[in-house]
Amino acid sequence: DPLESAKRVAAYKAVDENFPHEATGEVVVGIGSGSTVVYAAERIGQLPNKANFVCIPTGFQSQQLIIDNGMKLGRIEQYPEIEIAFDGADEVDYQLNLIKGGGACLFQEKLVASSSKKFIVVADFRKKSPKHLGVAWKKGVPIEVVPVSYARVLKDLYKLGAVKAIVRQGGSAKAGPVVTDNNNFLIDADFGEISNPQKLHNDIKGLVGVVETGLFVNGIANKAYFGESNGEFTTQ
Ligand code: DER
Repeated sequence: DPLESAKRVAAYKAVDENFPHEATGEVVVGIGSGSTVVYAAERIGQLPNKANFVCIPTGFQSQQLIIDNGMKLGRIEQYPEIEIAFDGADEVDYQLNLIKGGGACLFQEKLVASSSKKFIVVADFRKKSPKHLGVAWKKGVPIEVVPVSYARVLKDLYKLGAVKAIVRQGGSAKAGPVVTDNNNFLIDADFGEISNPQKLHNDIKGLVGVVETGLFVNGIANKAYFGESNGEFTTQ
């Protein structure tokens, strides 16, 4: 499957080229969420000094991924300084701004990413935007909100220029809204092409009820690895 092999190539290369392989002491590693970071966790789990790693999860799926790869699980409350973190993304623009949150884990993903000295994105070819955000990912900006505030935030997002904003529903998986690992709701807000993601993030973050946005801006990502459909990889 070209998509899965693209994800694996990107993730393996990202670990091979950025993990501190020579480290002798404890290494605190952030593990993201989604289907691509699975391969990064797999690769890290193959390293000989894996007993020295303390892995910080970004949600229940990420936690299970760490356990499945036989690595030590840490809590960010105890390890607030992270050496390196790997995570997927829904879209990456030409300035390494990201849209994240398709997997509903954006809050802990941003908490871990922003606590990491190095944050490496691993993605397949579908995620690379030719220029701005909102081109390769059409499902809107995921926003985590305090449940009681959802109606207020929806109105404010339309005032900010959203063309469409909806509370993410569980669909066949769950009647009613998706509830995040932090017991919040998610709103997906479509702003079309986003030429100034930093400003949009600041505007949304300033709304009462907003916990965090899926706009990862301001240089939070240091590098991105893309698996291409031809089995090669590119970096940004
Ligand atoms: O929600 C996220 O940001 C995740 O990292 C996820 O959306 C990445 O998706 P993937 O399954 O394509 O890696």
